[in-house]
Amino acid sequence: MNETAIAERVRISFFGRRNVGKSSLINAIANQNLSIVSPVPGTTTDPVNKTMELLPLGPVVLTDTAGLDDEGELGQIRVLKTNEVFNKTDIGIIVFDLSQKDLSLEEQLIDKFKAAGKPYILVGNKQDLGSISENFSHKEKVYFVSASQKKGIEELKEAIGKIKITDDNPSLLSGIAEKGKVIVLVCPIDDSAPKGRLILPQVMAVRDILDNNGICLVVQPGELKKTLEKITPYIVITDSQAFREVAQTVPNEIKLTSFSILMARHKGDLAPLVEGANVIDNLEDGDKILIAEACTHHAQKNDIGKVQIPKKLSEKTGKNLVFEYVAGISFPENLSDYKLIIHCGGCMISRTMMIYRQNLAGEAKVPMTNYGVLLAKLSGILDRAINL
Ligand SMILES: Nc1nc2c(ncn2[C@@H]2O[C@H](COP(=O)(O)OP(=O)(O)OP(=O)(O)O)[C@@H](O)[C@H]2O)c(=O)[nH]1
Ligand code: SF4
Ligand SMILES: [Mg+2]
Repeated sequence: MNETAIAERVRISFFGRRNVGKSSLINAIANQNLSIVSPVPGTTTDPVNKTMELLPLGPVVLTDTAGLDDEGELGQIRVLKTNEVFNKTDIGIIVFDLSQKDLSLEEQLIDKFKAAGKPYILVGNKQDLGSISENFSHKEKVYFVSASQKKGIEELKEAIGKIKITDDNPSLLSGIAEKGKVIVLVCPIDDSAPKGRLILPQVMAVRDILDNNGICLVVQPGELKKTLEKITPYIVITDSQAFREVAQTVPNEIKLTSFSILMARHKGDLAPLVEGANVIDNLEDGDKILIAEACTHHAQKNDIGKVQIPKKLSEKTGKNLVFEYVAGISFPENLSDYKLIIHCGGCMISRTMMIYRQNLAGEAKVPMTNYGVLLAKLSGILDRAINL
């Protein structure tokens, strides 16, 4: 059998209240009468799966669910089952009835998708019966369809097909650590190093090299010269703070990068982050820059996002820039006012969430970079560090 296993298919699940037309929409997309449709609210009780090909995504499984506003004891059990489907979902289709006035449950669902870093599409169904409520804050993002009249279905399929799904996390040294390859890690042990241990990216790198049967040498910057006299490694990976000093010791034939660049690649899509950093060469007076942090940690005295980056960027560009901040799971809906988004390293969020944010910036055509990549650019080491 050549069937793709369900676990390997992209999971697209349909959520919404009862009777909004979830089952009708799945039938219209699959072009088959697979799910039972009826005017009685609560018709779909258990999740129903339908496998199909949806290009360019490839093999997908569409999952129909019970309405999220189901009532009573049985209804609550169904809602729990629907939530289980949510956890397995790669792409959510949030369906509502266009004649519906109250969209608070849909707003909650959108927040849930955002918090989980999962992509979603909003579908206003029953276009023949009503139009979008003016108060709905996400109205620009809605796809309008009529499932029973098969209107707007092709456009919706196209939009779903274009959503980018992230692969499982590539490891920190993916494509770099290999059997027999010598990798030197430069880890300064200074006042900023935690007592008695290494920091997470350093530990991840050691583990990754061992996992791949590579050869790992861990040294302080002062020992690097002697090390390179004895051995020619495939690559040297250094703490960013020591990059300049290390770059003078490592000959150009040997690759050199930093832990922050590798973390940026591990957590997100590196190429657009580099493009984003290069935008600083063209900033103008009055340009608005969004600094986005993924968690609300307590700002330190010389905080990287609030103090260091604005200061360094203003100095480097010589321009009068306007900085705005967001922190936590909220990410502005309207990004188009910004000339650049500078995101934190995102250690507390998943790669899926980071890529999702990169995609939002991409859709709004606003360049986005992150702290590590921008700092590498500001200290003139970016070009060498991304030559992996
Ligand atoms: N007017 C109109 N009716 C529609 C449209 N799409 C679906 N319906 C009707 O809405 C009713 C509910 O449709 P379903 O597809 O069963 O809705 P559901 O969301 O799956 O409902 P539950 O399974 O009960 O949660 C049915 O009577 C459909 O024929 C549409 O575009 N326009
Ligand atoms: S880098 Fe980590 S700790 Fe810092 S703001 Fe981002 S998620 Fe929070
Ligand atoms: Mg149904």
